[in-house]
Amino acid sequence: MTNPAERALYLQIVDSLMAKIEAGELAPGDKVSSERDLSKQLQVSRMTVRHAMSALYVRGLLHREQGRGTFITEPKLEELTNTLFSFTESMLRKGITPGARLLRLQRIPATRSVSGELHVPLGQDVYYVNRLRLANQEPMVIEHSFFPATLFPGLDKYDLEMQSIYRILESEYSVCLAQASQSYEPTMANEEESDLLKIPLGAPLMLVRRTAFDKQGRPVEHAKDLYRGDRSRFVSRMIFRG
Ligand code: 16G
Repeated sequence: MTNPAERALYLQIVDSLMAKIEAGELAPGDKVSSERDLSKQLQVSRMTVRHAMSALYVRGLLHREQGRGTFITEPKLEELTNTLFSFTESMLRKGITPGARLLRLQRIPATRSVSGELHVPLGQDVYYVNRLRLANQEPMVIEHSFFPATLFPGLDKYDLEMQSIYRILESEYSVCLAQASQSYEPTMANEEESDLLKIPLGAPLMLVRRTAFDKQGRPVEHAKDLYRGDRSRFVSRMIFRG
């Protein structure tokens, strides 16, 4: 957008819609007027309204439902980053029904990075579990998890759509997770990711890399998970050490 006057208008529309959402004048699930009506109401071009709306889609404040219109989105899902939860546990604590769609389940030789993270020799087998995770049926996260095959023989026999992997590790292999190290890196959805998560190509994602350790300090999982940027917020608590 090159025209400064149009840019100023577009920002005003974004700010005024955000203010209405924050003040509760527009609540989750409310329908937003169409582009045509908004452009009439605000007396600006439809192009300006469209730019403002797309900024709000990207920020996750609005979403489109095909054939129904544009709606105010539910609040983002907050993920606590200083407590080690499984996806199942994290959703249940929020009163949300967790779900999973298994995309790939393979026994493959460890790559250099996975072998380094899991302390397994390069080329030794690991299970690769790739799932789409759902929150109340809505696609939220794509998980790419790797588990050492020697620690979890037969992991591929379990129903990883219906059962929590962390519960399987505990009940079937007596492996209790104790801690994890995690990193966060913003990225953008490629074609496959945008199809799975039902978000536009190039939409923001948070890549969360996790290595989880059991009580004996053995690395038992390495995961690369992609969280929808428009639906997730990561929250941590800190202690002042000034
Ligand atoms: C979370 C973990 C993932 C783990 C999964 C197990 C993060 C960043 N990732 O998604 O590594 O495999 O939970 O979930 O938290 P489940 O026990 O529900 O199958």
